[in-house]
Amino acid sequence: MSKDRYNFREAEPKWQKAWEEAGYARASEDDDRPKFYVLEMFPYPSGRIHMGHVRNYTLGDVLARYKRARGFNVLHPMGWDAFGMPAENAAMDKGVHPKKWTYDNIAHMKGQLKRLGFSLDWSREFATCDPEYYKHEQAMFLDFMKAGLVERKKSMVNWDPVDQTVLANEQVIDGRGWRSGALVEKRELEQWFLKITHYAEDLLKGLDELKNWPEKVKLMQRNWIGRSEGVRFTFELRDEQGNPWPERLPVFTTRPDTIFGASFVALSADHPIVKALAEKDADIAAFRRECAALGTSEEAIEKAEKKGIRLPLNAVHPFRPDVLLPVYAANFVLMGYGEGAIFGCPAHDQRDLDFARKYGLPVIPVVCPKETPPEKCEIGDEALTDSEGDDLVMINSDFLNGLTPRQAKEEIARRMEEMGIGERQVNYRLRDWGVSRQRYWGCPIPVIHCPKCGVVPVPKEDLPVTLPEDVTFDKPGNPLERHPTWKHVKCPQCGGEATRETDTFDTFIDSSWYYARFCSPKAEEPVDLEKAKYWMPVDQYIGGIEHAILHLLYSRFFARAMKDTGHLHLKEPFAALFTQGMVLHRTYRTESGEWVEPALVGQREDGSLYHIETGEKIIAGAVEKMSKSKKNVIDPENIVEQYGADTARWFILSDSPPDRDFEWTEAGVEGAWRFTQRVWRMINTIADHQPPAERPETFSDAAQGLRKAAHRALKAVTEDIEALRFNRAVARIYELANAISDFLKSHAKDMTADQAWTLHEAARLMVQMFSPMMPHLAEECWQALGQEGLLALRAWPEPEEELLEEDTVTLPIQVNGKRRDEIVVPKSMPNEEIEALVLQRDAVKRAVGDKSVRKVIIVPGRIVNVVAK
Ligand code: ANZ
Ligand code: ZN
Repeated sequence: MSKDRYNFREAEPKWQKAWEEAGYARASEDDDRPKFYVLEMFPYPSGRIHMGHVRNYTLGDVLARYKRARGFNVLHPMGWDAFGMPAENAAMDKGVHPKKWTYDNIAHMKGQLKRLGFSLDWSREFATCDPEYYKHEQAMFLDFMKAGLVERKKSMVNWDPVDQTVLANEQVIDGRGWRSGALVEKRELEQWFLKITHYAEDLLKGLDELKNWPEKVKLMQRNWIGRSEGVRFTFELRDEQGNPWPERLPVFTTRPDTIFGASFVALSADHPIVKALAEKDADIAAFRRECAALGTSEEAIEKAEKKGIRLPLNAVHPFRPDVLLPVYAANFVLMGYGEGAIFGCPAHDQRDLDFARKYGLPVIPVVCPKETPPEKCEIGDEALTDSEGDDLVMINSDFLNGLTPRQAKEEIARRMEEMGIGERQVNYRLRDWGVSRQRYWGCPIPVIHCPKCGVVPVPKEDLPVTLPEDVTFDKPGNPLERHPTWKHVKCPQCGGEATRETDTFDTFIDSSWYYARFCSPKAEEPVDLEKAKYWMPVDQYIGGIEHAILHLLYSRFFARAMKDTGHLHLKEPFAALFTQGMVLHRTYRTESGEWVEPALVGQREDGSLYHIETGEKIIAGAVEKMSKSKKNVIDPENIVEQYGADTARWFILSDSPPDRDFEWTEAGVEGAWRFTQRVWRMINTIADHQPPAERPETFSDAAQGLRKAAHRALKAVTEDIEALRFNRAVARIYELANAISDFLKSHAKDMTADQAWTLHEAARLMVQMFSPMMPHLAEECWQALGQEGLLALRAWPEPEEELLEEDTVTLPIQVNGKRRDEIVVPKSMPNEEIEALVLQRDAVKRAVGDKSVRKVIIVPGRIVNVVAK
């Protein structure tokens, strides 16, 4: 290769082949080294790798390569999260079969990942749409069923009447289906559920043990699980004539302390009482329909205006039998939570307040800050929702007056229990996981419906239940449903005519256990426990924050369910989690507002921007997440083609901490590319200076200086990589490169033997330091420096301790025993000089004031004490 120009086109495939031949990334369990399992969230095979993938997998690859060099047996696998809607959309839009579309995409993307030089153990690759994978998923589902972790129940879903399918809440946008644009309806369907709520408490507690997870992710999970402690109690109901209603009405409250501020009772529109009343009352029925149109997402419900309808019922206040509370059906009360019914206390709950203002209901404050006189305690537009403070006191509340809200909660709970109308209860916001999807491209749910026997699990020996391939997508709805033969089977129990379940699994199931399958991807059972015991947990999981809740929670649930059914030995699959930031790019528009891709934007000398094809004026917009709709996408394939994999990797690691957003710029990638070229020239120049075979006995000051710089950089870069601060590691390597080239410039003409030796040492260290980031360039440089064998197989270097020792020391300064200042001095500075410096310092002078200094005691290397009287 030319010494002036680094040819990545030649180098990158060459080293990729060499690593592969050396079995560099292949992981095996029979190994004495400690293990390290690094995993990045596997991609959906959409067709092409995007910059988010490049960032994610580069982070993981740096760690994988570094850990190998540190003597770990590293597992770094890759697979495909391959079921899902886009394949079916492609089938509908382009007429290509989802299977072909998916596997073609996988083939293309695999090539892209290989070209990026990621050290992945491809022998473990699988796609979740491989029957070899999903058959185990089906088997585990049957085991979960036996263990009581599966339930079939009716539930409300978002129904798209045009596409004839259930939509996830995220697929409902402003009340309409995201694809069809049709108004979404709520429907009640029989669905399969995984009982994640069985583990609600354990999933919550487990978070405390996850020391290496970001706090914000744990917080999101805690909120999602949403544990609340409260009281469930029942109201006596009366009809409009004052006659007692046959049953009492249970409600759940976290604020029993506010019971004397209650001014109404509200039921969900789907509450059985409301349903019954709607049969006789057209207005109530109409209100129910209106609520149904709101969709099932909590967000939609939260945003909607609070509305209700008066029911012909009143509720008797539990502690004031003469007070009757009006009963409403209200759109903000959910059927799936608590009892689907509440009492409303407008003064201390915002939704209740909005509702009360709208319907002219009383607002009675019952909690008041202690310093405010009770008669001054007024509620405006904002409810007073705090109940924890000890500076709060109960008012307008009969026997509770004077207590803190916390004490009042206790007192009400106690009395209600005594009266036999209620008990303390813990509720979770977490709902069971509905896993049925009316889709073709997913894992078939392995059950059969028999008119005689009911739901019959598919016998394990009949697994996998595979998808039929001869399906059509020309009509809306589920192709499995209308396939002529697929669903018709004999009942495994009675042998009679029966039908297969035509729903498939939510694809989140596929990604809830893939990490365990990677330990033994070819095993006969879902997971080979011996191998899982060796590899699990994942030591470092890396992925996007968008998966902070569902994917991670489902994975944590699956691990528990697998443990309880003997498929895994631990509950927490991911010991450490890192969430990377997004990749952003500036957006551009024409004056008429059309988005323009960055490649079509030219810049004139005066800085103004123009469209390179049309000459139109271009306006630069905000820096935003790369997205197709705004055309600010940079295709990694083009970058790798133009600059090579190492440049792409190096740039994406630089500039920003990996957990922050990263702005991709043309100037930045150019800069990274120039650096690769500069390093290459520098290494070749160094190679021309033959070093002595033996390490020199002594080093000149200049050489010693460079050695210190190199070893200190090594120490810092090592620490940065350990802490995943890759951008700082990059910055330090730049610094070291500058130090090396300065040294070269000053000494190139008359290089002494110790200097040549030092240069080679520094160059080798630098190359090793950037080898996890730019592995191809590193191998090429390693060779140019006359080193034998693959650098990838070398151990990570250790810095020499003596070279790390600081020449300076920081001394704290005390004046009369109180710390006032500190000073940095050379270690060799004599005490008299230190003393003189200390006494000149402003902070010291101020502390001494008009007293006079009696003594200065210096404990060498530790502290300076000034005694003044
Ligand atoms: C009376 C009350 C007074 C309430 C007050 C709050 C403040 P979390 O923390 O989410 O558990 N609630 C209960 N069931 C509900 C349902 N199905 N749909 C909508 N809201 C429901 O909140 C529990 C509180 O949310 C309960 O406490 C109840 O309102 C309401 F000053 O009861 B509260
Ligand atoms: Zn049967």
